[in-house]
Order: sequence, then C-alpha cells, then structure tokens
Amino acid sequence: MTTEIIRVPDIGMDSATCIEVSVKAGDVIGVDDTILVLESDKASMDVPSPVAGKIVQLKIQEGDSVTEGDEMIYIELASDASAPSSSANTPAAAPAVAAAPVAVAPQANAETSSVTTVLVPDIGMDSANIIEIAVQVGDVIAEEDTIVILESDKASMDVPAPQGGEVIAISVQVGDTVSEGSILLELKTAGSAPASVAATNSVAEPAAAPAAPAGSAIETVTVPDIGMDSASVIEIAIQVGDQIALDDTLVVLESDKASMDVPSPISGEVVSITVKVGDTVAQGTQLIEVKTNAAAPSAPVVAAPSRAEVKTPKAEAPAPVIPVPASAPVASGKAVHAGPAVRKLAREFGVDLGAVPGTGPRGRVIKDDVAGWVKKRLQEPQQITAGAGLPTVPDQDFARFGTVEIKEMSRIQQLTAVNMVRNALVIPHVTQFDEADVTDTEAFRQSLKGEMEKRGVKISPLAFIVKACAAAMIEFPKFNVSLMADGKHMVHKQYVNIGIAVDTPNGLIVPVIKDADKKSIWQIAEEIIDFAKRGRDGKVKSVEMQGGCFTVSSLGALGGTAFTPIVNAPEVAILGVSKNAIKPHWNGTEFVPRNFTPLSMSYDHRAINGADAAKFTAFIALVLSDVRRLVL
Ligand code: CAO
Repeated sequence: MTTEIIRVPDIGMDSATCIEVSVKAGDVIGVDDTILVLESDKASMDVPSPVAGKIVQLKIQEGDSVTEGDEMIYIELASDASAPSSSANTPAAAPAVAAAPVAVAPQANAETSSVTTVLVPDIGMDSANIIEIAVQVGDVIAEEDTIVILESDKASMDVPAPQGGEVIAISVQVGDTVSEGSILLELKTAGSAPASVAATNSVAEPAAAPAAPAGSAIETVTVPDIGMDSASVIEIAIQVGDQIALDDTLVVLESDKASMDVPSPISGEVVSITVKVGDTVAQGTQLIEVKTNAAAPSAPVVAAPSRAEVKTPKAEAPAPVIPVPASAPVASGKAVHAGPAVRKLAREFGVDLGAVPGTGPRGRVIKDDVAGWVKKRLQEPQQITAGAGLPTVPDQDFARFGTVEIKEMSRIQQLTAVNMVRNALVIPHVTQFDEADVTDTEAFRQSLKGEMEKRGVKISPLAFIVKACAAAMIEFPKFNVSLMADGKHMVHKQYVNIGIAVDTPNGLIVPVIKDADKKSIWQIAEEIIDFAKRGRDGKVKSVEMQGGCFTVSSLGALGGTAFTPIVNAPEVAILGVSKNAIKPHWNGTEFVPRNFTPLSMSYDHRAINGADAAKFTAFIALVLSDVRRLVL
C-alpha cells in the first residue's frame, strides 16, 4: 500500500480558512470527493481529492488558515495504479496535487488556436426550438458534425458545425427558441483565426451590433478568465434596461469546484443579456451588451465594436473574477453562506438554501444541513393532515390484530372530515345547554295527525324547531352573521336560511331551508321530508347545501341527553337536539310530568358572547314550549 500526502492545491488566493472538513480518518474516499471547504472573504471552494483511498490522517482542522502546499491528508491509495507520479508520492513533494480546486482551463494558444462562436444559420423561418443538442462541452467535433437539431411547427433540421474544433461552451439548452444569429456554442478551433463569431454553413455573420446613438457605444461583455474550463450561470444579477456601474455583479457562476461573481468591467445601460440561468459558459462567452457613454472614463472601448472586437475580453477590465462573497442571495432572497457543493446539492433537491438553517461556522449551510432539511420535509407528509398542517394519528398495521378491510371514504366523508377539523380547531366553541318544555307543542303536533294524513305531510318536532330557530335569528340578529377572514369585519345577513343535518348512507349533509322565517310549518316539514329522502338517495344538489345562516342537528329520534355539535362555519352557531324525555317539573305547587327537548347550542365565541347565547337558547326553548309565540 502506498501512502500519499495530499496538499492544498493552488487556491487562487494567498490563504483561506478551512470552514468544513468533509472527511475523517478512516474514511474511504474517491477521486473528487470533497476533503475540505475553504473560505476567504472573497470566495468559498471545495477542495476535492485527486486520488481514491483510505484516509490515514487529517492534517487540517476547521478554523485553520491554509495556503497552497499545506499538508491536508495522508491517504492510503486504493491501488498503486491510481497513485500519482512518484514525485507526488513523497511527502516533501511540491503541491502537485492532481486536481486543483479551481481547475485552470487549458488556455488557447494565441498563435495556434482561437475561439469561434457558432451561430444559428439562416433556417428559413423566423425561429425554431432546440429539440436536441448533439454535442457536449469537451467534445471534439469535425466540420459538418450535427451540433443541434431545431424544430418549428413546419420542419426540423440539423445544424451542422461550420468547422471542426473542441466545444468549449454551449449557450443553449433543449427547449430554447432560437433564430438566425442566436449563439449556439463556442468552438476552440485550430489556426490563428481571430476570436470571432463564425456563422455556420454558408450563413453570413449577423449584422454588427446595432448602431449606437452619438456619444455612446454598444459593448459586449464576455466571461473573463474564470480559472476553470466552464461554469454554470446560477444567477443573473441584472436586467435589460438596468444602469450598471463598474464592478457591479452581472452574473454569478458556479462550477462543481467554486462559485464566483462576474463583475462588470464597464458602466452603462444593459441592452441585452445573452445568457440565462443554467447556461454553461466559459471564458469568452458573451454575457451582455452594454450601451456605454463613449466619453466615460470607465468605458475602455469607445467605438461601437464589431463582434470580433467585442468578443475580446477587455484588457483593462478589473480583476475578472470576484469569487462569490461569503454570502450570496438565493431564491428566498436571503443571504446564505454555503459552498458550491452545498449549493449544487440544494439545487438538485430543489431546496431553497435561504430556508435551511446553517449549523456550520458563521451560520454556514453545510451538506448535512441540506440533507437534514430534505429528510425533515420528506417526513412531513406523514405527520400532517392534508392542508391542515397538524399532527395526525399515524397508520398502523391493524391486520396484525385480525382481519381488516380498507375502504375508500366517500367524497362527502372526506369533505366532512376536513371541514370538521378546520371548524373544531379554528372556532372557539362554547356549548349552551337548555331544555324546552314541549309538552303542549307535542300535544298540538299530535292533534294535527289527521290533517297530516290528509295532506300527506308528516310534521316532526324538527319542523317546529327549525321555525323556532328562524324566529330566534330574527330576534337575535347577532347570530345571523359570519366573520370575515381579515378578522376585522363581520357579514350581517338579511335573510334567514336554516340548515338541517341529514344523516345519509354517504355521510353527513346539511341541506338548507331557505327563508325559513317566511315559511309555514307545513312547508318546512315538506322540505325536511324531501331533503331526508333525496339525501338518502344522494340527490341533494350542492347548491341546496349552500347559504345557511344557522344549523339544526337533530338526534332526537336516536337518543341521548345532550351533545356538543361543531359549528358549521361560516355560520356562528348550531343547535343540537336530543331525545325528548318526560321529567317531573315543579310548577310552583307540585311536581308534574312534562315533556322536555334537550337543547345543546354551540356557538363561535368570537362572534357571540355567553349572555347572548343563553338568551338565544332560552328564546328557542320558550317558542318551542308555546308555538303561539311564532305568530306574535
Ligand atoms: N325526541 C323524541 N323523538 C323525536 C325527536 C326528539 N327530539 N325528534 C324526532 N323524534 C321522533 C319523530 O317524532 C319521529 O317519530 P314518529 O314517527 O313516531 O313521529 C322519529 O323521531 C323519527 O323522526 P325523523 O328522523 O323521521 O324525522 P326528523 O324530522 O326528526 O329528522 C332528519 C329528519 C333528516 C333530520 C333525520 O332523519 C336525520 O338525519 N337525523 C340525523 C341528524 C344527524 O345526523 N345529526 C348529527 C350531525 S353531527 O353533528
């Protein structure tokens, strides 16, 4: 086994602080696995391993200041075959680490090669979509090799390379709409041709930059030397029309090794942006066009340049790359401290880094933070109910205890569940209990039996209750309201619609008896019978279940002495009716048997106070005890 010392490579700056050690002694790592994350006040970068093997010893700790050549790790190489050159095997060797964190692109030899920008040729139509990109950055292609396939609603066509060379940047992606003159890619070509735009196959170079007004010039800003072959555009910091100053950040680039700001070498107005987020760019790729003031000292190129000229990076440009500051904005708009690898991981998972709490030094977001965040999010759906964001009872394997069958809930059941949860949680409920002496009313109802038969309509106690509730709504308009979501307004209704809870095979529904205050007991009884029947048959329309002001839920036929119904929002009160019971009643001189209907009136305490609730319920009880009051 060979033990190798891996040293800090050329980090493009004098020194940097180790802010994250991504490995530990004993770890088995592969080529390009991140060993450290370094950060200066200008940049952050991952330092990858140039070799694969098992880490024997770590020589750097978090917080250490490191410079090129410092020992990072001792590593037992996975196999001798993967060992670097013998000189690199010796600890004393110069920091000839195989992979520098910021790989320096092989520079084009000015005498023997040049960069050619390949444009969309005359395609015989205004525009077309890119449906395939047939090359990749790094490919060496020959003249006439297909580089992209375009398609319009009329035709599809291959676009061949106008000359051979190495693809060093691709400016388009599948789905882009392009037209004649759109930049497709950059080719490093043999020969000494000037760095210029090369039209593809027999296609003339597009017209020169638009004529600039007197005293101004259109200049093209290209990607400067970024210290690596290519990088992705991860953010565009300007918009067309923006006035930019020297050193204003134009775009943020990121490779798998580093992220960096590209500052403007000139000031002026942005007239076009030729890249978009996700594009891969390389040194020389056109970024933007800027209308500059020709006389402005910050504009090194005065005349409206030709394309050939504008492709040339400006000699007087400021330091071409300002690596990403310690914090860079992300989707949430929040500044985030994170290294390129972490950003890449976050993008892969679609995580907004701004939302991830950083646990690294100075609140830096590290890989574990992103992983933990994703894990938490993945677990959430199992912990909350749809839409409610609340803990729910986890599913169990009930089959362990006996035979079970899983059936889908009806749509009504599902909706009821959601509404009940919402109403139970949102509304501060109070239930007022009372009882109505319905002895006389029941006697009266019984006396109507013959007439009921004649009319074919049976009046149940519920019809009287609905009518009594409608009267109460008129008497106590405070109950005929709905709270508005803004928490500042209340809707006061001028109509009295009473809903009745109906138990159906598909679940609970609440059809609404419209204008119950204006209807006779006979009409109300008819509607109750109709709703009960159609409810059982699943034939009550949704429009018939809307517009309620108050709900009555009668379990009187079923039993019970009281219950606490849940308010049917946006209404603010509901009356629960339980089974009548004959009880002894003290009439002042003696106990007499009387028939009582238990009333349970739940209300939204935000809208109704307890005193009103007591009066309202007592009023219903009073009317039910003497229905002659309904004609008062
Ligand atoms: N005490 C004693 N008996 C009562 C009563 C009460 N409070 N209310 C009704 N009854 C009697 C009726 O008089 C009738 O008896 P008779 O046939 O001898 O006259 C019997 O109970 C059946 O009445 P009904 O149910 O046919 O008619 P209704 O008008 O009382 O109710 C309806 C109709 C549709 C509301 C009812 O069928 C129903 O679905 N109730 C369930 C409501 C519900 O599920 N509520 C809970 C919702 S969750 O909060």
